[in-house]
Amino acid sequence: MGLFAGKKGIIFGLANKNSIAWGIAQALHEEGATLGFSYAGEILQKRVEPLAASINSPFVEECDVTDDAAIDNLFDKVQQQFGTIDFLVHSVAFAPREELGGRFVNTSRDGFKMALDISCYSLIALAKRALPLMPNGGSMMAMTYYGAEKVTPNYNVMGVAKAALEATVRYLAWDLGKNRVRVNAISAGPIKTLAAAGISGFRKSLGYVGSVAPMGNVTQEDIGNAARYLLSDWSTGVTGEVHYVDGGYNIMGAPDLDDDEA
Ligand code: NAD
Ligand code: 0WE
Repeated sequence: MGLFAGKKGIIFGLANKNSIAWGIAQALHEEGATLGFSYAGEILQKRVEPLAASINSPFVEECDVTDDAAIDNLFDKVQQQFGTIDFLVHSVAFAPREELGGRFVNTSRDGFKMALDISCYSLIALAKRALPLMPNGGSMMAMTYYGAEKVTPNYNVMGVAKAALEATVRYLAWDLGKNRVRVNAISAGPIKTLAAAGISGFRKSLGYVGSVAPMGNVTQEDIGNAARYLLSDWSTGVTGEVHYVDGGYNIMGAPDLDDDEA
């Protein structure tokens, strides 16, 4: 009997087998969860559908999280398929490519709006529709990054969006506590995914974090393992938290200069 036997939930942000969302999905599937997936854009359909099928998912639907009508429509389908759900995973982020580099002072108004809308507001929009489907309580989780708290060169407006996302997690945790719904975030160390591919300097920062962090770089599997805890009844009593799954990078004040790997 798995930890999630009889539990149902929906995951936003699966793009391909390298997605953090897939690491979470595999862990929850191992524990017996029934999973639904929502992805963005037709081009991803041919990637997402086979993955979902491989873990017997009964539900795969397109949804652009910037579109309120599309979200309404999606949750109508979720209700028809599942009735009620126990958990929700938000693993979605986007800023226009030109904003992820160059001088932060040049951040555009449109780039800012888009980054905050897709990467932060969407959690509120999804939580609002998921709440009525969680009459007996539940657990929601979002993905964040250390660049929310400390400056990570080139992360730029995404750092601002993640700071807003982390505050949103706390305000939702307060509000949804009334409904016995918990809301937490995982702050993941850098992982090579579609969202990380092609970002200038990503490889270097992956190498740097890997050399400084006590446990080195993290994997999708590490995130999946933390999700087993935050989405299950082993974390009743935990809400509004930003939980690091970063190999311990955030505790370090300086790299170990005696370590030749560093
Ligand atoms: P990914 O590209 O696999 O996932 C990002 C997802 O966001 C994609 O599935 C994409 O389709 C979706 N998305 C973008 N715009 C959307 C929209 N308008 N509507 C619906 N979905 C949309 O990359 P990932 O690295 O797995 O990212 C997942 C989450 O993890 C993001 O929140 C990201 O910021 C966070 N994160 C990533 C890392 C990392 O190093 N990869 C580290 C910490 C946190
Ligand atoms: O949250 C992220 C990346 C999110 C992301 C990625 C892209 C690439 C493609 C948001 N928007 C876009 N837009 C695109 O056009 N991470 C935590 C990964 C990441 O991104 C960085 C990092 C790290 C780590 C950008 C600069 C520096 C470090």
